[in-house]
Amino acid sequence: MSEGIVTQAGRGLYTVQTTTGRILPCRLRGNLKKRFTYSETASHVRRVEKVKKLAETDPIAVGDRVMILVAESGTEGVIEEVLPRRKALVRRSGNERERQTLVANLELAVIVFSAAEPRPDLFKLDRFLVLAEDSELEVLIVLNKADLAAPEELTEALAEYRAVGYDILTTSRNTGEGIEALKEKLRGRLSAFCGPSGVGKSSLLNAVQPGLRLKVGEISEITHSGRHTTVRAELLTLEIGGWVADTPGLRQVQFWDLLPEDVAFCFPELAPLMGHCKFPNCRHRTEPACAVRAAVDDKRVSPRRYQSYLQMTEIDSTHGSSTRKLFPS
Ligand SMILES: Nc1nc2c(ncn2[C@@H]2O[C@H](COP(=O)(O)OP(=O)(O)OP(=O)(O)O)[C@@H](O)[C@H]2O)c(=O)[nH]1
Ligand SMILES: [Mg+2]
Ligand SMILES: [Zn+2]
Repeated sequence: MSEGIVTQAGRGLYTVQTTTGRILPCRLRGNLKKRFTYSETASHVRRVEKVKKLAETDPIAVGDRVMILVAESGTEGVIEEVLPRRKALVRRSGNERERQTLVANLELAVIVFSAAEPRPDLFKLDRFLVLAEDSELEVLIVLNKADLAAPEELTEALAEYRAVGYDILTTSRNTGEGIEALKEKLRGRLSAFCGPSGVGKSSLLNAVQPGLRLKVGEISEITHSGRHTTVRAELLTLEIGGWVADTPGLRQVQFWDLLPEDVAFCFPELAPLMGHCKFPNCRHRTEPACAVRAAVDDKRVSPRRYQSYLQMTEIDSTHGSSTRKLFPS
């Protein structure tokens, strides 16, 4: 048996790159689908309990580590075993009863924004950050198109993110600024690029590794068939070691089962305040003796980030849940 990593996953057909560098089309051992269990990261206990009851759309995702049996011909293989998963980026499938793992064993979420064209939307950035925090991923914020003039208020906003503890890298595909530093961050790890369309994700990956020749300046293909959004993820192998997930659908990933009361835990500056409000069920809005509002008043928490928190926890009356609003399509 050989160990490998799944770099492409389609319906029943997978591409596996073995630790020795061979790339093989693989199928899943026939009876394997039925007896899948995954080890979950267990920080949000409630979430894990719910997840266990739901079906998995596809038992294997890109990023999964697998054991394969190579056929005698040497040109294909069979996946015999899936090794325990570490962190994964999960989304609800179009059919809400199912979940879909976009990328398994993800180590770093690279959230790309641009100084201009398109203008940085900090509320959107906050949503990506909450998503990454909820999945307990390490985050790197990349501010691309540093060659263009940024809105004035961006400098202050970046300082706020740094104060919260986020790592921010300024890059430009045009001047080459920050590309080497970005390479170092990606080296030897499994990362995923996410962020709004047009900010330069593909351009940056091409700068990191010119051989990739990713299409630039084109709207990524997302197929809408009925209520189901098809998302095809693929892992790109980096020459410097490591993999990058190129997943068009990451742009509109929805939070998997994130409850409004869990959102504050996904703001690193609000999490330590939890449990310090007068009311245990405080929603940090108009309640008296709220530790969050006190921190905003004292400027310990940025008012803009607080606004973001409020937006994300607004109850969406049409759906009875806040989660759908987090990434409105
Ligand atoms: N000025 C400037 N333009 C850039 C930079 N990086 C990318 N661009 C341009 O921005 C546009 C969009 O770049 P893409 O790499 O296609 O953006 P993307 O994030 O991959 O977009 P989607 O695939 O739609 O999500 C292209 O016209 C690029 O030439 C940069 O650093 N500076
Ligand atoms: Mg792109
Ligand atoms: Zn409160």
